[in-house]
Amino acid sequence: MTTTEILEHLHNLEITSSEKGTAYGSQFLSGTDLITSYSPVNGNLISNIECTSSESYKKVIEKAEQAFVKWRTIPAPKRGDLVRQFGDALREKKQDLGVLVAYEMGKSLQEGLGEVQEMIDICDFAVGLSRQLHGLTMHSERPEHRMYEQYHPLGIVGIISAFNFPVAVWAWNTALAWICGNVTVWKPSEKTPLCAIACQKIIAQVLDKNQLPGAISCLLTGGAKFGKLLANDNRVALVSATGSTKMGKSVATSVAARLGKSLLELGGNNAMIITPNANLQLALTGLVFGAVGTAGQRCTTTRRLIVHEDILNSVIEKLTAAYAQLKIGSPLDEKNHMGPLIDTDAVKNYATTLSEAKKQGATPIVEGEVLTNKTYASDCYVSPAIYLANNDMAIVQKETFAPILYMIPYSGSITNAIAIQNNVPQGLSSTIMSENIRETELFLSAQGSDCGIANVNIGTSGAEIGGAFGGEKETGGGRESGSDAWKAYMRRQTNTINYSTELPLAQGIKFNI
Ligand code: UN1
Repeated sequence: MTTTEILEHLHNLEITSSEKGTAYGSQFLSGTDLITSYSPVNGNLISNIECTSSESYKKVIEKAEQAFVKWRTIPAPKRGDLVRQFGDALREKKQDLGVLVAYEMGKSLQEGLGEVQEMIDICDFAVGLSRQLHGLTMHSERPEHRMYEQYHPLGIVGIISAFNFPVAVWAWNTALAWICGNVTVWKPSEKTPLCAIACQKIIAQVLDKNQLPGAISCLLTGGAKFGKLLANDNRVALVSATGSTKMGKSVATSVAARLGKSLLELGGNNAMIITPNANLQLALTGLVFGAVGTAGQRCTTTRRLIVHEDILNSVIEKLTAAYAQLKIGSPLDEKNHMGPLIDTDAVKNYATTLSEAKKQGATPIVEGEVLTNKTYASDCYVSPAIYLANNDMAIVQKETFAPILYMIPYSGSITNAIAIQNNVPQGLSSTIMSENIRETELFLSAQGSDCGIANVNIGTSGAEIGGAFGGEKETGGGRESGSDAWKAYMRRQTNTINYSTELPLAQGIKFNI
C-alpha cells in the first residue's frame, strides 16, 4: 500500500496532521502539551496531538456526569440500538480503521481488520445483551412478599487501554458499558492516540445523529497521569484497565483505597504444551501465529513452549523450518507475516531481553536480531527468536512484549508439563496440543491450567469475543467481553416487596409496638 493510499484512509477517518486528544462526543477541546504519533511502519510523523489539560479533564468529567443522568433513563434495548448503529458505522469504516490500526500500531493489515471485526462482533453481542440484563427472582420466607434482584448502571466507567489492541479493547468495554447505561471516559495508550481519536469521531457522529449527549463517550489523551487521575477520582465508578501488571497494581491500589471498582486485564506469560500425542502440523500453525502474530505484542502471545523431550528434536526441526519461511516487513504488504515493534524503546527491550536470556543460560535455537538493514523502513523491525530455556530463569518468568519464544522441555507425564505451565506469576492464556483425552481433560480440570483461558488444540491467542476474557494471578482477575462480563459494569440491587397488610420480620423476629 502506498503512502498516498494510507493517507486517503486517514482522510476518510478525518484524521489530520494536527489533532486534539480531549473530547466529549464531537466536542474536541484544546490542550496544552503536544505528543507526536510516528508510524512504526516507516518512521513517518502522522500527527501532532494536543494532550488533555487539567481544565479539560475537569470539563470532561462534569459533562460525563451530566450525560449519565440522561443516559441511565433510556431503556436498555434503546441503548442497544445506539450500539447497533455504532456497529454499522464500524462496518462502513472497517477498511479505513483497519489501515490506521496497522499504520499507527504496526500490526499486519489483516490483524488490523480483524481487530475492527472484534469491535463489530462485540457491538452485535451487546445489542442482543441489551435485552438480557437479567436478574434472578427468589422466594421470600415471608408470606405475600416477593424478592428479586435487578441491575442498574454504575455511572462513569474509566477505560485505560494499551497500544497493542488500540481499538478493540475499548470497544469490548464501551459496548457493554453503554448498553448497561454507563458513560465512558477513555484513556488510550499515548502510543496510539490517533486510533482513539478516529473511534471518538465515529461514535460522536452516531451520538449526534441520535441527539444524545456526546459525553456518553469521552476521550482523554496523555501519559500515565490521566490513568492515575481516573483511578483516584471518586466520580469514576469503575476503572477498567488493560496493560502491564505494574500499571494494574497502581490502578488497583488507588481504586481500592477509595473502595471503587476495578476490572483488570494485565500481563500474560502464556504457554503451549505439546505432548507426544499432538498433531504436530496443527500445533505448529497455532504456535507460529501465537508467537509471532502482532510481533509478539498480544497479551495472549505464546511466550513459552513446553514440549515433551521425546519429540523435542522433531519440534525444533519443524519450528526452525517454519521460522525460516517467515517474511518480515511492512505490515501493509500482505505477503509479510510480521511487522515492526511499536517503537524503538520496545526494540531496546527486545535486545536487552535476548542478551539477558543468554546470560541466564538460555541457548538460541533461532537467534533474533534487530533488523538494521535499509530495506526496513523504520528502526522498529526485529526478527523472531526461539531460545531453549528453563522455566525458572528470571527472564522466562517475565512478560516481554516481543516475539521471543522460550522452549522448555519436559519429561514424564502431562502433570509435569502442567506444573511448569502454572509456575509463573501470570495466568492469562494457555493451551495443550494433544489428541489424548486423558491429557486434555486433565489440563482442563481443577488440577490443570490455572489460567483464565485454557484451550485444546488451538493457539493461546485469538480469543473470540463471546467468551469472558481475562486471567488469574498477576493478570488481575477481571473479565471483559463476552459471557456474563457485563455484570462488572452494573450494580446489583436486591428488592423485597411486601404486598400483605402485615409487617412480618425475617428470621421470625417479633417486634411489637
Ligand atoms: C490483548 O492483547 O490485550 O485473544 C487482547 C486475542 C485477542 C485479544 C487480545 N482477541 O488475542
